[in-house]
Amino acid sequence: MNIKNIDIKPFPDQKPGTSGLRKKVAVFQQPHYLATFVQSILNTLTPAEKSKLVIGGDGRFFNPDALQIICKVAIANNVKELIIGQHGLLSTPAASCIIRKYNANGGFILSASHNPGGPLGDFGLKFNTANGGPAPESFTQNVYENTLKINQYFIADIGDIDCSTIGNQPIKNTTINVIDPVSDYANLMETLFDFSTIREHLTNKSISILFDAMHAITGPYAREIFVNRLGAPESALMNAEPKADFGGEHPDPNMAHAEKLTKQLFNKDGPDLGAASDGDGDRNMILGREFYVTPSDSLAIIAANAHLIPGYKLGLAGVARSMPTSRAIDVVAKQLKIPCYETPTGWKYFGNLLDAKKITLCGEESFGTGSNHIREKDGLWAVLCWLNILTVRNQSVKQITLEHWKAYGRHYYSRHDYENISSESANNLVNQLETTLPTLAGKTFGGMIVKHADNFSYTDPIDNATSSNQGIRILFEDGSRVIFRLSGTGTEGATLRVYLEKYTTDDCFLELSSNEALAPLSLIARDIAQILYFTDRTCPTVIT
Ligand code: G16
Repeated sequence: MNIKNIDIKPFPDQKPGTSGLRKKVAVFQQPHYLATFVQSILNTLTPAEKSKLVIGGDGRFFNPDALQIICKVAIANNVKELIIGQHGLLSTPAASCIIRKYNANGGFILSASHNPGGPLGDFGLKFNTANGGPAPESFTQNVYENTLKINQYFIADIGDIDCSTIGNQPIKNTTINVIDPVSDYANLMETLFDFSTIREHLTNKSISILFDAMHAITGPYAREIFVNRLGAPESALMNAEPKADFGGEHPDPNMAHAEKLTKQLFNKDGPDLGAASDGDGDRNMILGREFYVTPSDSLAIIAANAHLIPGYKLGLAGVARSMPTSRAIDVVAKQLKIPCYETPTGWKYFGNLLDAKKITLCGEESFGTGSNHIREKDGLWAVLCWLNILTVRNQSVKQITLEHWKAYGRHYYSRHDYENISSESANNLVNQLETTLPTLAGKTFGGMIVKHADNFSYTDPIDNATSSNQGIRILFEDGSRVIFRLSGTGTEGATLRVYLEKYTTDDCFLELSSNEALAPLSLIARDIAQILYFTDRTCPTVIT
């Protein structure tokens, strides 16, 4: 077999963002673009780290072509074993599970997560390391530096590799091992949750669930877990056939994009639990009958009830949340007398804390929740947490959440996204905010006094790596917060995210709508950041 050495010029735009390299499909389709990036990743690994790598993706448009390119570059680079999800498919949590289970050195995850798919949509590639989690910033920075100077890549000159038949096949010095994408992950779930009790409740219909796979990767996983192993009817699944373009929809599990699911839940005869996951299966949205649980509340409620779940009955070592995530989890941690860490946005920042056993659970406002069972956030895991809690507490999602607020207080929370603004406007807005920061403490806005304002910076307690400029936060004396940051996962222009949080323990104010409770804070945020002036936008594009 021939190995071709292809001479290339570096691509200047291969800097990984919050979660790998995400671009329009057309960018990835440029000749040599993907192969060059894969070669840069392989150049960054040591020879020992190239022994065993996992490959799988969310099945979006370009997944099959990308799979072949990655395999052929890996074969040319003498990777000893490639473990590939059948048909090149693996949800992100399953990829993390498989890297850990098979002691692989890492893995390529082909996904642009919740971003739209199809020929005009987005594609992405992320590299996870041996712990199963997203590569840390130090690694992705080295990859980026390599992409700026790389001048050739190697590729096996062979026909397409069969990734549809489960089993081993040797190709040159590489063993190709095609595995079932679902069973290892489903088996892991069985070790964490009380499947027999959940099964009883689902089959005797004392609990009903509706899961929206949003035409994305979780369909087959949800069928295996909820229908085959837990006895839910097939009608418990919506949009469970994965499609390369996600049915032309946006696989982002929020009430705007999972509109049909939301409609069914906001109905007095709706199911007890509604849930959705995203393109690659790591995000989750939780709904009860006529009730929405914010991701921040979901994390706090799972933590407060974790002792009811077999996998966590021995207690939690600690918890963590990303900085913009509401502090509902902090209050639970305080009560449980366990540490609560505040990290920058991005799952990669939880990796060291999980590996060092400092934390058991972690989560983010961006619909991500997870635990030490893998090193990625995990959509179906979160749904199973809720199912398990519902079976033990025998209460509705709404009752459980209301009781939680009564016990711990409520963190009203909302995120306002201004999508697709020009990068120039976004940068000007952020620069202006930066300049204003030192002058804000002590000032009053809408009757609220600023206590502290800064640009968040984080020092990892395990390896002391520092990450700065992780979001502008304005903290008020009454405990409210407004945070501004630019998204690191978009592929068009810039997205400004404004996070609003207000805490109350007053029983009379526990059941306002978030809009109502956060309206004054929203005006203050628009005023401080001069959003209209810099973006010309009178309102956000998406509110979650
Ligand atoms: C990715 C990361 C998450 C992070 C999110 C933030 O999510 O994995 O840890 O919270 O990006 O996105 P942004 O920078 O746009 O606010 P995913 O699900 O897209 O991989």
